[in-house]
Amino acid sequence: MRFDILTLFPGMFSSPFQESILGRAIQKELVDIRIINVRDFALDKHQVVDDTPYGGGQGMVMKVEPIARAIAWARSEEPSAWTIYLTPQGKPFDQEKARDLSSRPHLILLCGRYEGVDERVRELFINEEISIGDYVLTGGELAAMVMIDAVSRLLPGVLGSAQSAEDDSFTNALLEHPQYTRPFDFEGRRVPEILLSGNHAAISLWRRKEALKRTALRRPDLLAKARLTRKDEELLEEIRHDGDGI
Ligand code: 4FV
Repeated sequence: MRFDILTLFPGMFSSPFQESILGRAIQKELVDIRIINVRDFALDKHQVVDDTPYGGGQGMVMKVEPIARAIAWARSEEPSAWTIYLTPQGKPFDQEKARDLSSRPHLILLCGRYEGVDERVRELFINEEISIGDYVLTGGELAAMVMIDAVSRLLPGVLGSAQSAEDDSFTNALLEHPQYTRPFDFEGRRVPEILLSGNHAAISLWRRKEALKRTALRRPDLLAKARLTRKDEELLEEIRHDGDGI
């Protein structure tokens, strides 16, 4: 899968993609990332990429021409590359969107800066606007990194055991169950016995119940849209009966 990142600060991407899972995915050529400096497509002597907003107001706006040329260059090999603008005004990014994007061969990610981009960029070149959260960043670069990480780990061969992408949070719309590892006893706090029982059916039932409890307590909005089995409803009844505050 190819990711083209359009940015005014290419240096921000030097280290995040060298480490761990993403670093290995790049080495294994499962993921190919091109960092494209929009300033290289500003053809005037001073390579101007931003200007004051028409109608006045504070801050600067990114100019349309350098972005238009940069997108045309990125699309030169793949005209149908899906082009995303990271912006607080976009659709909220979530696991479902990550899974949807992981089926595309080529994504172009436009990272905004300053007050954002000229509106004609959106009208002419952007297929989808996505936000990673209701807060304001200094630039879209970190949002692009978040998206590349969440999408890449869903690609076949990127994560060690295929299993782990299947049962992580949000995949089946519930938060994940508690995890434990050695030591068995830490400052008097012991690992739930059930996890050492070797009874895998009982362990997965405990984990499902804990996932339901955690989701009900922390994200009732997710529980409301989760597809629950009859067994889940029984477990939720038990949880309510146990008075675990839900
Ligand atoms: C953002 C977000 C974000 C807004 C002004 C860049 C900044 C500056 N991008 N999800 N939240 N972008 O805050 O994606 O241009």
